[in-house]
Amino acid sequence: MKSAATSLLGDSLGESQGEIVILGAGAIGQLIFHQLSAHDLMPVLMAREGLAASQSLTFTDLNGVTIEREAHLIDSSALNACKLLIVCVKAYQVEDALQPCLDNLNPHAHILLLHNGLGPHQQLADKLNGRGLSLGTTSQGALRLAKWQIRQTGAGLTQLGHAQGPALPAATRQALLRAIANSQWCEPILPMLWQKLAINIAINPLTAINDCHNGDLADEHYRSSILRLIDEVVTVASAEQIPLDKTELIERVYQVIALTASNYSSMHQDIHHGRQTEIEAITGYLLRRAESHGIATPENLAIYQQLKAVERQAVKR
Ligand code: KPL
Repeated sequence: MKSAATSLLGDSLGESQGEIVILGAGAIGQLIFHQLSAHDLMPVLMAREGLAASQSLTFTDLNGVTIEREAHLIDSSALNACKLLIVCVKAYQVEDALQPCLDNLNPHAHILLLHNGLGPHQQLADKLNGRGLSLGTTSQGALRLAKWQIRQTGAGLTQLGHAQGPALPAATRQALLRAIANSQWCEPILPMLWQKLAINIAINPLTAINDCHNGDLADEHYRSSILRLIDEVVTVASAEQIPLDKTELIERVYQVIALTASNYSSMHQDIHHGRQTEIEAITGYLLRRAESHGIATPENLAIYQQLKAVERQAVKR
């Protein structure tokens, strides 16, 4: 008899574990692993260490219920059975993490990138050898309590959509949307990713530079800077044929500031822990697109330079 996962994913996908591979076992990678496992989709994990083994993972959901699951860890030699590779590493790690996989990856596998910011999809565009690519963004919150232990901290929206090449089969799409709570398929996906980019541009660097919670940005002191940052995003997006409504975007940014008031942004956390930030895929991406259109973005440039200085200090520590 075929498993639930097989029937959800479509008959051509076979029956074995390993058809869905999650590349990156950070907080979001582990969260997606638990969500897909709970829906019998039998994902396996590919961690940076590249070790092939079995590992016990602990997950606490939003209701405080804790569950343990056994995860099968694979290395890149086991990618031949893969039909869907979900890439959950940081934007600046995508190219390096994917490169060694592409030789062994099933030629019909579909790749889904799930990270903050934009840019890696352009670097990968010519390297996929006809494979399909989807992109996504998630505002789900997950906290890593130990290497293999996470707690879900927020039930934010996840948006996924097609980017290039063959589309993800409809049954696979539906299976993903069922498994990932509060998720939606968006066509086209780029405007959604630009909206998320705008939110990250307005919030993340300011919180990291000023060492503050997201909620502190509601202070009038930051308003003129936030408005200028968003204004520049809207201008560049428009040159990219992505129409963004400035008033709605400002409202959305302040909503996110209020909803996540007591959180530290991911960029603040990266600086705090002395890690490289995602600035190149956030403000850096905007600056590169602006430059290609000959558009000046002085506020974003100033914030980018300040953040880079803070990052240099933090990574050195
Ligand atoms: O996505 C975020 C991040 O921290 O990266 C926001 C929305 C700003 C929430 O903190």
